[in-house]
Amino acid sequence: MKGFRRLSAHAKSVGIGCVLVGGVIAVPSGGWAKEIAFVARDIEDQQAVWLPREIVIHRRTDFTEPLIFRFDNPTTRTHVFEAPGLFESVEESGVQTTRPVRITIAPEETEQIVIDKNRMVSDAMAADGEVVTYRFYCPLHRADEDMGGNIVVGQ
Ligand SMILES: [Cu+2]
Repeated sequence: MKGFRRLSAHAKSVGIGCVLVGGVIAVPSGGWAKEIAFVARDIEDQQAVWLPREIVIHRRTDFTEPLIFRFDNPTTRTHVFEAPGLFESVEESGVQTTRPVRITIAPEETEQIVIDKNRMVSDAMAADGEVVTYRFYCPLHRADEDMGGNIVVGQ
C-alpha cells in the first residue's frame, strides 16, 4: 500500500453475524463523519459475502458530512471489497486524489476509506432524479451467480 494514507487497525473481536450499520463518529480532524460499516462473512463453498447486503444512503442528509466506509474482516481469510463505480478519496504525497474502490482487508484487520462524494453526486445528476445503485462484493470469493450487495443512493 505504498504512498497511500489509510487508517488501519486491528479489528476488535467482532463476532460473526454482528453487523453495525451507520452511526456518526468523530474523525481525528475534529469534525464529524457518517460511517457505514461492512463485515466480511464466509459462507458455504469457500465463498464470502459482505454484510449487510444493502445500504441506503440519502444524499440530503448523509452528504452533509464526510462519508466513511469501514471494513471489518473477522474471518481467517483475506477479503477484498470491490464496488465498481464507487471512488475513494485518498491523499497521495500530499495531493488529494481519487481512485476506484477496491480494498484488500487481511484476516482480523479493519480498513477505513473516505468515499468521494463528488463522483456520487455526478452519478446522481446523470440519473436525473432516479436512485443510483452500486454493487459490491469480494472478487476473490464471489459465486458466479452472486450479484453482490447494493449501495442505494437516493434523494
Ligand atoms: Cu473474499
